[in-house]
Amino acid sequence: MRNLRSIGIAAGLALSVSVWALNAFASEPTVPPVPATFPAEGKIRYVARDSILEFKALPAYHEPDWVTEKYVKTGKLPPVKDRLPKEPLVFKTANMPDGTGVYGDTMRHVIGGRPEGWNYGAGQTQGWGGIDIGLSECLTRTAPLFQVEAKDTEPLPNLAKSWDWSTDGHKLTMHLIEGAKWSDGVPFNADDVMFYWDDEVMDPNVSPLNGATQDTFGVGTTLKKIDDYTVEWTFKDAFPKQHLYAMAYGTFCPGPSHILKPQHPKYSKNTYEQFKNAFPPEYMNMPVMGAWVPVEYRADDIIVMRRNPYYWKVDEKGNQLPYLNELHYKLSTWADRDVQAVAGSGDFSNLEQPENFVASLKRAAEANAPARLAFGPRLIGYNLRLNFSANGWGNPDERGQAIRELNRNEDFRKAVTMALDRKALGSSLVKGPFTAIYPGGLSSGTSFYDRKSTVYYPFDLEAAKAELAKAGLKDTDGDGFVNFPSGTAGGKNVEIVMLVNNDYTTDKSLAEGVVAQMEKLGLRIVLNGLNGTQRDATQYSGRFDWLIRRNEQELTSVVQNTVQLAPVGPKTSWDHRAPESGEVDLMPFEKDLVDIVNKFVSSKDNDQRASLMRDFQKISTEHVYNIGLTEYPGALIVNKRFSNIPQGTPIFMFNWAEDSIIRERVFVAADKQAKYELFPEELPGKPGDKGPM
Ligand code: BQZ
Ligand code: CA
Repeated sequence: MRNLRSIGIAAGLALSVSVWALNAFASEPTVPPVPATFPAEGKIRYVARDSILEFKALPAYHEPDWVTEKYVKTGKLPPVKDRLPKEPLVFKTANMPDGTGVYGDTMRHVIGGRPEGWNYGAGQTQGWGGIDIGLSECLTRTAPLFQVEAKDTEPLPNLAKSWDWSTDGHKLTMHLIEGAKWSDGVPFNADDVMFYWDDEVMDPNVSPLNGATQDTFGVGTTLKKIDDYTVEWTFKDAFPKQHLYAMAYGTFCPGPSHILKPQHPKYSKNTYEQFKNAFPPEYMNMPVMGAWVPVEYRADDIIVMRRNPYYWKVDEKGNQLPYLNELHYKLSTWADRDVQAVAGSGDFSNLEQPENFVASLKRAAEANAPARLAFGPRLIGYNLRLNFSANGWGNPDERGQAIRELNRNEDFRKAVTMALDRKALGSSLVKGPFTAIYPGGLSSGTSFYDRKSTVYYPFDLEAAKAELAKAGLKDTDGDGFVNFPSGTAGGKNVEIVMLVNNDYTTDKSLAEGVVAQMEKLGLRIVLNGLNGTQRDATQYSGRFDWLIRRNEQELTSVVQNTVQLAPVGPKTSWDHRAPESGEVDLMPFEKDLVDIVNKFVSSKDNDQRASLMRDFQKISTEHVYNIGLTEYPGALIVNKRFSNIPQGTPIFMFNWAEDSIIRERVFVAADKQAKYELFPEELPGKPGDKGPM
């Protein structure tokens, strides 16, 4: 046993020297430490973009026998070939991990959200967790691109089956699929696209879910109908190919205009509130373009969806998709989704809460485990975001306004970021190689990430306190919390309200960690915990000082929702928007970020785009634009009975795995099918009718 005392002294000396050295240069920026390597399991099989799907007519089409027997032969439905478009979307067998499938069975999702109603285009959530992803088909599709090399990719065709650029690159002619129908048999066409654009995106009184505005598709962009199956985009920039990503899930998924238009205030006596709430969760059989239709809703219990008999996609044998007859969405909690998926009472989960990693790994490792669990890259991250609006977004009171002025003070932001012990935050979620120090900015899992362009202000409480003093804050009444200068908010203690999503254990754990660490710095943080829906409403209206929010696509893929990287438009940023009548009061470095994002969007040169994102990363992290907390890998958990789950599917990249696994191609081999269907051999009913047909 070596003489502990001598080790102690030596270590002590070494420590004091290094502490002195650190203090001397503490606020010197550095780069984040190389994170522990975390081998993503399940190697992705990269494929060419055009090997996934195509549009073409096939010699014959098929459907489940019971549909023919019970619905076609009884005249309730036309023959399947008349329910399909001239050239349906055909998924290529070569890209199907287990080949073409068979009909039957159910996928049982568990979700933590709750449906507000079916009016996605007017901003109602259906509870997340893959419901809206399954209902809403969008002009293009990007989630499956995780299997395509980043350099030669562009969004996949979907409702838009092809598009052509004008020679000057300012116009994009988009050809819609012809002859596809809504799940109630009504034709899909350009009128649906134009209703979404004119009366939802462009109507300032309507905010579609996932927040599409005109600027989402480029400042000043316009869209017009050419004919029933052709629309034409006009862009300010030349060849802004980036916008094709914004035409995918989340931001361009048109609803059934034949059902929505009559309720819209422009065409009825309804108020905007009445329009938004015209389709409550109890309204069944809402027409969709998606593979399954909601036929049953039991509050706080379950939503059941049945196959869409007009779904416009087939496999190469002409089998109309989906293979699965039914989807369940059990209305529970996000944490329970993990538990049920590994236990086998649920079929799917994005393991994204580190608190559940160990238990989930243990269960999934057992010989008889019902589900496969595979970790992907470090793409789940959290940021502390500060409200940067000092000109009225969210109508702050005097205290709130003073906090926003502080948020805009770089010394203050440096104090906050340097007071964060990110190692401690990460290990408070889960021990082991999962979490990594994440200073903010682009996720380390995205192909645009460059560690050397990432500025990291290391944890150093003393240096942080010095920065706080530089920001003009002192504890004038000696109670351990700094006060506003006298004359501001009554010289009282600085008190910051931090908005948190109560639906996730992880959000709450991180919030508690931040409160405790800010207390050591001398900042008093008060938590405002709301459920996801209320959190979104509070955030988007600007009624917050600080906000903890899990990262979305703009930081994990960069090419999806790119305008959310900076306040490109009045309502594109997560934490800096314009007040009702004004502009966004950009800080100088934000102007640089906006310029970089605009250049990135209109650049066709991949090297230039990579270089622009290195500039973005450098400027945004150097100026502490958002304050990273931690990042870690997520794991996909899927019940073993399912086939056609692409190996290595990340739980989140261009979109969530509910989209990336291409559920409409997923099947259960005949000998593995379970009897989970609640409405066997039934099809959706008429819009608004109770339950299936
Ligand atoms: C995945 C996802 C599918 C939203 C939502 C939820 C909302 C946010 C975010 C995730 C849930 C699951 O995330 O956590 O694993 O299934 O639904 O949409 O957090 O509150 O507003 O952005 O996607
Ligand atoms: Ca005080």
